[in-house]
Amino acid sequence: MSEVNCLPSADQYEPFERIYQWRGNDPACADATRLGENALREGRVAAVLLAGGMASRLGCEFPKGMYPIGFNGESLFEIFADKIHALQKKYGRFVPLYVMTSDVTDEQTRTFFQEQNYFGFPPQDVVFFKQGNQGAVDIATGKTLYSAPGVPAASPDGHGGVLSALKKYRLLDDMTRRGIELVCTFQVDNPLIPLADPEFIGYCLFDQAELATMVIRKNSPTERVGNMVKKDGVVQVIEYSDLPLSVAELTNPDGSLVVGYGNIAIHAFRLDFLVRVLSNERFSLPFHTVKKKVPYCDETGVLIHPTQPNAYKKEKFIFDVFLQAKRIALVEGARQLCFSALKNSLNSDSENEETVRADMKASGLFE
Ligand code: UD2
Repeated sequence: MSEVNCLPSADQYEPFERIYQWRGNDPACADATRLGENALREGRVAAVLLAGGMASRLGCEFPKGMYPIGFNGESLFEIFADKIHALQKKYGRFVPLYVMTSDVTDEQTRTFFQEQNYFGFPPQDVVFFKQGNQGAVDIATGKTLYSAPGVPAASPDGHGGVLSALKKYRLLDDMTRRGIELVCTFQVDNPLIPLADPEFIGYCLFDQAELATMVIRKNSPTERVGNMVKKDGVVQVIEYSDLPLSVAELTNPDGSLVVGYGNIAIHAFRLDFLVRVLSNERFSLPFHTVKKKVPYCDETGVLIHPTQPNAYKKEKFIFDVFLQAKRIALVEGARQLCFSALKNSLNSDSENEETVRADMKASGLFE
């Protein structure tokens, strides 16, 4: 192959067939909203909160969902609970909430919900389940890290671990028993999340897609969001860490980014799609190697909490399941109404408590 052929080219990325405009007067808006509202009214919608992460960049001593980000000290968990209460008030049915935790977050998360009286949810409508673990190796030496003498350091297996955990705890059966049709997954770090929003979930039904996913226009070539692309005829996400800068910076003749749409981890899956994928015994998501801060025990037996990423570990990413979908509805959200993530401590100048509060204020969604 000549060198020229190896260069990244805009032609490798195909245009999407259609992108619905959420809150943008899309011609399909009324139909989608009606379908979504019916699904909510008939109790056909569930939500899955991905809350097993270690919050290592934020560096708090408790699960990120407990972070008091609200203007009156409300935690992220409470903000999500309020959104579900608002849906219940409007549509008369509770959206059951499945909370995925991990060994790192499970105990404190459950205790917190208990102390908050499950935010007023009917007990049967909040279900906790724990994701799996993966080991880690030292970046410098390649050796296995231990959390105590003889005990390998285990940390959560990535939010893609949600699929095997749903299967392990037979939660798709539980959803089927409840008559669920759509499963909305969302991350614990985004208080602006349009949780089980009728227009958004309605596009999945309107489009007869197996899943809908919300995207936003990236604010820079290297914004740390997954990149939504269509390549070789397949709609997929390329994680920011896997996209070469030379590709990220490609532009169209009008100056817009070729790889210009970001994944913000707001998805609605058809339950029958998840059942189909997970009933295949041979199916599993691929692992990605990531660099993380993993606490480890040194030669003297003392537990060290690293301040910089010290370990390679393997994680599964939920969006890799998109490759199994026959049809995906892409929905473009307005960033100021749907996305602001709490990732970092105040030592960083982006995606921290202050930027998130400013975005919450600007959204007009919070008092
Ligand atoms: C994630 C996405 C990125 C973009 C961005 C938007 C991946 C790999 N990257 O980047 O494409 O959408 O978010 O905010 O998806 N979590 C678990 N268990 C785990 C690991 C994470 O539940 O083992 C949860 C975690 O609690 C959080 C979410 O997944 O709610 C995001 O995890 P992250 O902070 O590792 O992902 P990030 O910010 O690199």
